[in-house]
Amino acid sequence: MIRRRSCRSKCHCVEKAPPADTAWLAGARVASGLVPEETPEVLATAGKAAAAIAEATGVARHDVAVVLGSGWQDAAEGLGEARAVVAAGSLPGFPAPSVPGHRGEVRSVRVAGHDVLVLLGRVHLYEGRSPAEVVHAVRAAVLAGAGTVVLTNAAGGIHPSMRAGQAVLVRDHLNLTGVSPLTGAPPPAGYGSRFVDLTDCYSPDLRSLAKGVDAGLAEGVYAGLAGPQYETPAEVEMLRRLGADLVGMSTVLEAIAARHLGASVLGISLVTNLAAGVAPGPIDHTEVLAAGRQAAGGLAALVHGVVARL
Ligand code: 8IG
Repeated sequence: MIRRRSCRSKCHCVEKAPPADTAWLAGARVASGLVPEETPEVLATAGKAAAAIAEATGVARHDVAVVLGSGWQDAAEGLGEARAVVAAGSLPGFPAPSVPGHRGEVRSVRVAGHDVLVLLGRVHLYEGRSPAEVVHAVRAAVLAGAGTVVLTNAAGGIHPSMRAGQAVLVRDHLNLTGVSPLTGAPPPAGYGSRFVDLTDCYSPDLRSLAKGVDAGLAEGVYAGLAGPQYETPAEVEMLRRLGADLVGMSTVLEAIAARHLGASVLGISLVTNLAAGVAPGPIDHTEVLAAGRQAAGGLAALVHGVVARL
């Protein structure tokens, strides 16, 4: 029995603990990063997925990819009508996402003369997925032709100026997941190098282009953690001292994988909550989704504006 946190001290109402369902544990794998990835194999699977995307959408080459994370799903509609919609689960190597607010769909949308691959939903380390699985969709998109990858996410705001509902450009990141999508055998010829330079990981050109769409956009450093628990206030204070303005559970591995394959990356965070200790109260995932729904129109216009300027 769990006492509701929202109840006052004299209240005796209780809600039942959820039924013990541990089935998910059986399928969960620990993303330790210690198991080398089969680099040639995962890249080959990404290549197969790229071919399958071209086949299923009837579009030989998509030049832009947009990953819509939690809170951004409703922005998909505002980007334009999809020419083709493909269930992610039907593509080689794409695991079905399991988080509410992540649809697991790949759409082909024509935006201002560009063929844009819109990836609705992503997979996360906290689902027990490996780094290779987490970045698979981005690799497939780059191999499908995307030289520009827009990574969106919902994040907690750490910098005191940040407000819920605000979009912030990712200027740089702190990869605090403890893992990399690039560990394992060296990549085969033609598929990126062993060591990848991450100076300007988040393209300065794309950031100034985004500011051309909305001059008021702030920039911040995104700390990517494995999750799924939100931080303690002490951890948020640590992140702040390390230079983080935003904190979330995605994006950093995808940005690394995209840079590895030579694509330019634009990262945009929607601040959906203030991080623990910065916020006056606890953090609620349904509030995260609600903030996304409210912001969707503006977010779609922002992404549309960026693509139109490419
Ligand atoms: I939305 O406060 C969202 N995602 N780690 N911390 C972390 N991830 C998040 C947060 C947050 N808010």
